[in-house]
Amino acid sequence: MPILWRHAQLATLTDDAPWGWLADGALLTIGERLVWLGRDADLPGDAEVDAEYDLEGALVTPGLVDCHTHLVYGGARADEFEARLQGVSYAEIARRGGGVLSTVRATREAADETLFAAARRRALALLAEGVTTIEIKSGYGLNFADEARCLRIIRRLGRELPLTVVATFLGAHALPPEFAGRPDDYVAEVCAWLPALAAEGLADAVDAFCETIAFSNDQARRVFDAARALGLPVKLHAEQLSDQGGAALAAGYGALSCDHLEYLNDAGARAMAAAGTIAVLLPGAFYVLRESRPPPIAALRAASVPLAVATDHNPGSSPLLSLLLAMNLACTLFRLTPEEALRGATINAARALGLADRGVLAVGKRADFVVWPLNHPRELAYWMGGCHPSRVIVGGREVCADGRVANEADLQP
Ligand code: DI6
Ligand code: FE
Repeated sequence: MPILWRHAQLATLTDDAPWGWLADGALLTIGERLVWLGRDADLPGDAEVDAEYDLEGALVTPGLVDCHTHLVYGGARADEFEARLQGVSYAEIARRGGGVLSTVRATREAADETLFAAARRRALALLAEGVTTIEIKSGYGLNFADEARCLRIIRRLGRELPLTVVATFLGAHALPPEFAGRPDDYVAEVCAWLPALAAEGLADAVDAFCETIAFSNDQARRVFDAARALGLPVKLHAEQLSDQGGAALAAGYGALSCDHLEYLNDAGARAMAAAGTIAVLLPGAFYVLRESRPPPIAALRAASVPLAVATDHNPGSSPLLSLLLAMNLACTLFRLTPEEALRGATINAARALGLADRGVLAVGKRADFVVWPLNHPRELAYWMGGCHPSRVIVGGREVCADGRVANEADLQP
């Protein structure tokens, strides 16, 4: 059923023209797809449509894509927030058995319904700001049963919420207490779980945390080899707190993305460029941990590595549930331009997930788009809070902030 959306200011992001700007544009959708897009004045006169909406000059952007989150977890870590304010470092908290491991304990103890309900609430908070695709990582189970359980909850979110959910297996996130002092044995376990997780269709990609407080370069390599054997794409938490050479390693595996990158070196940036690997910037974690060394944005630009921006939502280093605020932080802290920030939260984020069908407004792409009560897309990175879409369209269907598909009460989750 064709639906026509008229009189919009379109930030299509399709080409190098600033914002892919199209004044007084129109969009035609059939089902999940955009089938026509252009100047309102050029609309084919004979188009028969089932519904027509006049957007009265409102701004329309592609649906936002949050390409790095850890939304499924139990508990919270506000106590560690207080400890860090007293001067205890993130790495020190991790060494004392807090950090990721305290969330692992809370996650293992939580019932499925508790984990699902909390993650659903978080996903809806993102959706209410125009996020139509989310990536969610496991990594707070750290044994086979709990990793599989979290991945199944991620899949259930994808089935029951009106947005696309991409699942990433992050078994190599931290060393669980059962394997203390035996990281190589744990990595062997993680690799051994992968075939069963893949057979159940639970992972779209495989990630690892390469860092002194997590896993070494060689250990990440073994995880990547196991992923490659199953045809699963890889990505890496790389160079967040120190230079481990992780980005170059991941690029050698054709990684979809390397994420964080504060300590990325030039060789790493060049390797990412050669492999087409996306740089996912996570200014929420940088801000919360009060880091002082920003990622080498100039080197990434010089090497033409596409920049993405994500929330990294997690209960430790980035309790951030606003992709718009992540865009603002990326501008203020990392000196991205507002346009880079928006491309980073749409087209380049989609590329970081290997999704070629979204992130821009163009014929043939998914009809995921957001109508904003704003005059210019630069405002998306400018306001700090309080910036809400007037309408969110996912796969051609309008969704409400509570996750219902408008006018389709029977699809309520
Ligand atoms: N890097 C991060 O930013 C998150 N995981 C990771 O490897 C933080 C996870 C946490 O502190 O719970
Ligand atoms: Fe992360």
